[in-house]
Amino acid sequence: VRDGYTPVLALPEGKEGNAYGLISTGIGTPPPAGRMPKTLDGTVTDGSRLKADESVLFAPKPPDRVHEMRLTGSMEKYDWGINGRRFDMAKPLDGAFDLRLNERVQVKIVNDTDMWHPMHLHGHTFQLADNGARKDTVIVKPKQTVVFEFDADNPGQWLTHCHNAYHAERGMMGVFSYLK
Ligand SMILES: [Cu+2]
Repeated sequence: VRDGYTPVLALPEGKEGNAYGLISTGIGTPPPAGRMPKTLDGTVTDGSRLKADESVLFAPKPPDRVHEMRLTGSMEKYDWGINGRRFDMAKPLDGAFDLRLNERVQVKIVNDTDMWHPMHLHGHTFQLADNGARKDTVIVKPKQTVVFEFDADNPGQWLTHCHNAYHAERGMMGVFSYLK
């Protein structure tokens, strides 16, 4: 008889500790309490440790345009924003990041806050610096700087926002705006 116990683990971001539980189908013997799977002693792989496959690498080219995107705000005020500005639904293009079709765009995200922000860009996939992973969301840790590039090949008005929806809702949102 196979033991019907499946371990479930939750790790908080940027904090110590964990929560560990077992889901049981009602058969078998549970493992002793507190015994953690050995694989958890290793390093958790996040996207910053990955390299893009050659088949999806951008051809090397100097950027046509460079944008700096500072992540701003604090837990106390809950005033999350980009470049000190909270997104305003009534004026969505205020503070927009302009670009033009066919440009190579470099974005430098600087996290000025004390929280993690998984930053997401709509309409494109970007490549992290140094031939890093092709992605559309990247975690930016407190006080960290992340640089990525993408090809402007999809005209429109594209949102970029923190993928913690409660941060985006409070203002950590912006627009990449193709100029005509
Ligand atoms: Cu966030």
